[in-house]
Amino acid sequence: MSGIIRRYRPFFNIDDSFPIVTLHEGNTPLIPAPAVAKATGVSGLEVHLKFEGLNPTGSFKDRGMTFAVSRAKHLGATHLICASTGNTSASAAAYGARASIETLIILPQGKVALGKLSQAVLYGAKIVEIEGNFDQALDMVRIIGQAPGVEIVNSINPYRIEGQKTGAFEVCDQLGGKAPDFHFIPVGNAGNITAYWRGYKEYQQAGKIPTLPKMFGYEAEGSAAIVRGHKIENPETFATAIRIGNPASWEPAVQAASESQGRIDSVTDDEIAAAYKLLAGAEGIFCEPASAASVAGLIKASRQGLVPENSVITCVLTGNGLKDPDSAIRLGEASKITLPPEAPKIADYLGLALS
Ligand code: AN7
Repeated sequence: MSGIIRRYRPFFNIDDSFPIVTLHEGNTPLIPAPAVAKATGVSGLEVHLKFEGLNPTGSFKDRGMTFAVSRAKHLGATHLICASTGNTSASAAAYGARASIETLIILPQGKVALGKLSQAVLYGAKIVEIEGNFDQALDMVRIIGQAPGVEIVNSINPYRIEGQKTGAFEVCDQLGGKAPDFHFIPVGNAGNITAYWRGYKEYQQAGKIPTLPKMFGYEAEGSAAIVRGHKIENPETFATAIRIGNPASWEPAVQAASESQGRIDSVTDDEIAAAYKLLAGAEGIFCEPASAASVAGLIKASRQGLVPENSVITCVLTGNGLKDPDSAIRLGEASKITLPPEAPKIADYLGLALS
């Protein structure tokens, strides 16, 4: 089945007149991660990575965007609008192009990774950069989005969360009809943790899985509003996707953590960077920095003794590493030199013996 709406149709309250705008999102792989399991220091862990970076625009946002943009089309919207740290805007612009609806984007100037910006530009969105952060951009969208014909496609649009809940369905299907024991996920605006928790609960109610996971969400330490219990005026982190100081889905995220006996905690930029490099260098998986917060969270929780031996773990990798080439080049360790096109010199540098 192509795309998450058709694939999980019985879990959506729509009828046959609902137009489906899809780029065949979803159906992303759940990849075993033995090196991550080893790095936790806890024996017998089964770690799986839900690699959402393999969605059509390279992030999990496509699951919610297919539904929100389909809904906008159903309503006859003339414009989509969103604030974004980058991925939402790339996804909105793509689905907007697909639906022939003009897409308007408000971004925090200088804080959107290059790959994301390049997507929005080529998909043909109208882009405004503000001298401010994501939270201020979202404040603008809440006001400007009231204009006639305009649909807000940030996760304050309930159709976004509805679509994103399918990530949980897929994890359970891929685990053979069960939920993991623990679900680790980055937290920015807190929509995705809300969506996964809803998805797990609906799957249990439908009799598809016997148990629910503990939801462990991770903010970046410099942007950890939920952990600190107050808004952060000037959020900071190199994981720009989650550089958010006033999460829109704050309460439902706290509820997901408490209902599931999980937690919302934070990880430092150093912990995020270490996980980012571990995933690339030891698993061969290139995710963007914010995504690595889930794995950084797993490692932190393991060291805190919160993860029992032999647990089944899912970490969501929310976005593709190609989104943010600058971070990769800045943090990457491979040495690079320039040499003349002479085989002996190159072999010598590479440490290879030529007979
Ligand atoms: C890669 O694109 O908020 O907690 O405007 O891009 O559901 O917000 C992105 C968020 C995690 C956090 N990982 O998810 C945006 C935006 C990546 C992200 C998050 C984002 P939420």
